[in-house]
Amino acid sequence: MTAGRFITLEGGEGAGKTTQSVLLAEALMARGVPVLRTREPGGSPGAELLRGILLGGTVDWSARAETLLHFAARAEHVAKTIQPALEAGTWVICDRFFDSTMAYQGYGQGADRGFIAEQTRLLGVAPALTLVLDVGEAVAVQRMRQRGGDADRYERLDAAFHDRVRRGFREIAAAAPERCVLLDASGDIQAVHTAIMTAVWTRLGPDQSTDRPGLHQPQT
Ligand code: Z5A
Repeated sequence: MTAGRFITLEGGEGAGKTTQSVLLAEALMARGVPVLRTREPGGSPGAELLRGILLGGTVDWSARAETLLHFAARAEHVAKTIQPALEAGTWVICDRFFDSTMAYQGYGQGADRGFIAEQTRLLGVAPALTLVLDVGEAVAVQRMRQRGGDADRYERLDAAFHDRVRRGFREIAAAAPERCVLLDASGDIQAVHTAIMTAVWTRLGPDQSTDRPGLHQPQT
């Protein structure tokens, strides 16, 4: 059996990650590719428990403790959800992964970036492709208003924090061009989807996936 491919979507709040992960999954499934959509923090029962603590709690964690809570949730998610799916030949599309810890805890909250890089290395799993969706603050704020709902612990942080996070994602993408594609996500939903499909086909398409009929040309 061929191992599945691991794709992550990253970016600040309101960048459109959830919207685009649904469209990407639908496009791949329409071509006969088995797909699992998942998210972080969360994605397995234990990790979802930690998500409640991280997003909803009132504890003012030290940056290192918060980093380790995200990696604890991630280790559980990888062991219980991601790794088994990849081994079964399923493509995994994950809304946020380790780049979010570097951007939010490292760049945003000032946690030691070397420590985060070491935790990332120890995790032992990396995406084949990371789509970094980039939007400016004004667009993000407007989309979050449109989405509605209560703000979580991170969404309540100030504009300077979100600016550091955005810079973090851009630097992460620039430092890992073999894995990351930085995409302007300020266009309409279909335009961003088209850019994503082009990136997926360019990086994971025909030459790399010749065993998968239907993965031969982008149709959107
Ligand atoms: N976090 C962390 O600190 N460290 C970590 O290691 C990890 C996470 C893994 C998880 O929040 C929080 O955890 C996150 C970082 C932190 N907090 N923040 N901020 P979450 O999972 O609940 O939420 P999110 O990841 O930030 O997602 P989001 O805020 O919902 O944004 P999104 O998924 O990128 O956007 P969306 O839901 O697809 O779209 C938002 C709205 O915009 C919606 O109404 C759409 O219809 C609309 N939309 C989307 N795309 C477009 C376009 N192209 N045009 C117009 N409108 C659009």
